[in-house]
Amino acid sequence: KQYNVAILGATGAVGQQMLQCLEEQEFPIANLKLLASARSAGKRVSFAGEDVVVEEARDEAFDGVDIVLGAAENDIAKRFVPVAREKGCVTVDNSSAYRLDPDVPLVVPEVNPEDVARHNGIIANPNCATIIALVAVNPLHKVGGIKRMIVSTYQAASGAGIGGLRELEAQMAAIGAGQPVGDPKAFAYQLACNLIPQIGGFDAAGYTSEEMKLQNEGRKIMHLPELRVNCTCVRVPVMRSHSESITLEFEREVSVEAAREALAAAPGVKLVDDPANLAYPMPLDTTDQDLIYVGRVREDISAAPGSHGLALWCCGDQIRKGAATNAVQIAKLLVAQG
Ligand code: 11C
Repeated sequence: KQYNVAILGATGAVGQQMLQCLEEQEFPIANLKLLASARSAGKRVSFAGEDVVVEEARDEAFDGVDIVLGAAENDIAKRFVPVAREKGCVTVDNSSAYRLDPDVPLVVPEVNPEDVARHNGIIANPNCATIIALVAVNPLHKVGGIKRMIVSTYQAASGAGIGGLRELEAQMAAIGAGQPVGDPKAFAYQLACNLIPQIGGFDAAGYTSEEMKLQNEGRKIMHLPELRVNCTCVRVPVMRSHSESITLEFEREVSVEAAREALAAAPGVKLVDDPANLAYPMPLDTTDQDLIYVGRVREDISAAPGSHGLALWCCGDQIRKGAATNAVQIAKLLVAQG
């Protein structure tokens, strides 16, 4: 069977990557619609050797569509996802608008694929730093039962979309040419040669919205309502792979050897952990591919006596597994479930 598929927000970084993932994964497409703002309507985009013309997203555009891949911001998602549902489409939505809605499954296929089956027309695609962390952590959770995570993220410019990528490129070029970098637009400060310890807005307790997503989305995806997470999110001058330093506390002991074994066998993971030979995950190495690389697995030497802890480091492409690849994998689960 083939499906009528639409990408909402088709001209952004995630929308363009969805297009490539659909083609790579040979998704069974009968008809493809690329929907975007009126500004982008009429542009031609190549898909599977043919030109597809971008259409303006309007209510009627969802007529006859089976599956929508949402790559638009929250306001656009809230405007069109309910319309798509009314018209009988199932949307896999990458915005954060529906992620914590109890009626909407939030899915990382390597972690909770079974949740796809209880959708009511919307499935949410999680936050990118959350997807990358959970693909790495879930195999260890299965061994030891995770109680607590302490995380620092090193998030790439692509998290802010094409504008973020272009801004970092332009700043690096200006610095290389000895020119002034100009005023930042995509980020609050110059990102080249800098780190910005803020992604999203701050809450009353001093955490950012991005930092709280790892706790709130992680609890829902892993079905662990008591999971304790403390996260610090930092924007780094890297193009498109996020990296994360993660310290885990477990119910039961997990040796470094058992952890490496579980990670080596885990779906979606590549274990890169040979420090003696300088082998560890780095964001350049995970760029433009779909696996989460995990390494630097070691005992948490600060764990309280009687508790069980491990530390690790992981990297993953933010636009692919952090967004587009995960969404296409969810759509494939939908198809597999008929
Ligand atoms: C960033 N993670 O790196 C953000 C972008 O929850 O989907 C994606 C925000 C989200 O800026």
